[in-house]
Amino acid sequence: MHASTQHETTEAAVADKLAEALQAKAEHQGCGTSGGSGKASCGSSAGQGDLPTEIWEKVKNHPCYSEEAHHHYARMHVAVAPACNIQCNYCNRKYDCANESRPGVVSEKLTPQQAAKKVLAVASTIPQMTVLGIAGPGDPLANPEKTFQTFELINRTAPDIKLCLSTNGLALPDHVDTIAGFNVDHVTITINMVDPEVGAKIYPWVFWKHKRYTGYEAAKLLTDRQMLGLEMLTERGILCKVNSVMIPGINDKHLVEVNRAVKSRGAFLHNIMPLISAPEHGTVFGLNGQRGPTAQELKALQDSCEGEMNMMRHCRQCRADAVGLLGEDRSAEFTTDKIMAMEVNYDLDSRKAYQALVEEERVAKVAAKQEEMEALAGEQSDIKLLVAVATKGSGLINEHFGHAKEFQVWELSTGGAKFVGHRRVDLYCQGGYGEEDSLETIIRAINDCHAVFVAKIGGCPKADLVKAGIEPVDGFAHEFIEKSAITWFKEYLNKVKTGEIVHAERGDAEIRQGALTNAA
Ligand code: CLF
Ligand code: SF4
Repeated sequence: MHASTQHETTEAAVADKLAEALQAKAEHQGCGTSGGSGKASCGSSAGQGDLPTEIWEKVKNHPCYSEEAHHHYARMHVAVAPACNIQCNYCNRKYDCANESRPGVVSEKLTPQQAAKKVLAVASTIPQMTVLGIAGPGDPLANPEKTFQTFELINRTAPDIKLCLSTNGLALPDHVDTIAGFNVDHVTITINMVDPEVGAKIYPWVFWKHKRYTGYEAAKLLTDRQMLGLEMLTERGILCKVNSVMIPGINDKHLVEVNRAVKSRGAFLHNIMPLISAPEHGTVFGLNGQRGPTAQELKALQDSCEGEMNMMRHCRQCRADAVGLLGEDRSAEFTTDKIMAMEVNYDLDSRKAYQALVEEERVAKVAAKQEEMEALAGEQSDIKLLVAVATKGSGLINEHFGHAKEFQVWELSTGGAKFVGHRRVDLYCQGGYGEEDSLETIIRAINDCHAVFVAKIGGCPKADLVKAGIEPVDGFAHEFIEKSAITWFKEYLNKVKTGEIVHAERGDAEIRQGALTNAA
């Protein structure tokens, strides 16, 4: 049990205000005015750290470029780019691009006009949606007319939305000036190798200037174009993120070299993602039994690449028509039929007013964490451990164990709480009943964690978790994650000190392949 604090009151007040704002928004559909003064801005410094202000301005509400922002802000993708100019062994053309989307779900393809209407519809309904990305289902730059026409329409109709692009990089050098001309501030390049020998095992062919290249030659062409494109973008001040797919036995060790190569060319962020390959996806890797990494293999590689360059650890390998916070999928609310029938009311002032409330919440969260960190200041211990958290967003422990489709994973040490990833799981609670099979997969997915923080949990799963050595923690319901985790960690260290418990390392965990298809 945790005594009520001033921060809990602040948290509750901010959460109430956000709920009220959303309610008011829902009631005001069709009304072009809002209570906002129009002066509200997202200019708080919560989370800026030592980032220069001009960079912070670009990342502060981009859910992929700022880990902190992803708890609060949403992105959407529009699937306007069906064609691709290369073949990756982890991709099956029948499915969404595996670079930026989870395989197994075919997107509805949109025209640029339909895409623009969809962006306005989502922006009107989800005021914290701040970024529009084009990420497939093929390669956006293999479909340049559709991609740039969509950006042009959005620039005109929804100027507060950041534009984002994800590409395999083959055609990138030809389009850098156009990208800069449309004020696209964020570009992701998927770079899996800088050595064509490695590349030849990942890419069977690339298609460039009306010619198909294979083997070493194909991979050499691709890596040269990727490096050139990256240099050209960073020279122009465009923030670049590099996505790499970790393929054990093929490029896992080599990705350290990739990290060095992209860092030296000015990439801002490196996102190393696990290979998703199941036979049912019908990919070359899926069919030939190529495995993906375990959770600890992935974390070890990410940790070893974490130097001066930021590592992204909160990627959800989204589908090409994803909508919502990372980790939630609201795309079913915005099918073409539904958006075409929607009356759109894009109101910039009310979006800004809502986002100002989100900023208040971020400030309250940072203040709560700092206060807790002060209490941890005197602690001396080498113990480092992981905990899992069930959350619906906003940086709060606000999801029931049985309703969680994923768990966030945080690493706790005397240095504080650090977000290190997430684990997709099967829903435990199906139709009101707990599923024993699901519980087993959940335990396997968070097996490297010492505790799981939830808003609520039933007696049965609680007992099974305890049996598996994972402590279910429900005493911090609706409180901030970091603050709560640090409080719990302090208590844990205390119990170790007094001999009440003995600290032991946990085992490895499984990255669930099937959960990346359309689960529940
Ligand atoms: Fe989309 Fe990609 Fe832009 Fe984000 S996703 S185009 S940078 S707005 Fe983000 Fe999704 Fe990971 Fe991509 S979580 S797959 S990194
Ligand atoms: Fe598939 Fe994307 Fe690779 Fe093209 S770039 S083959 S769409 S994963």
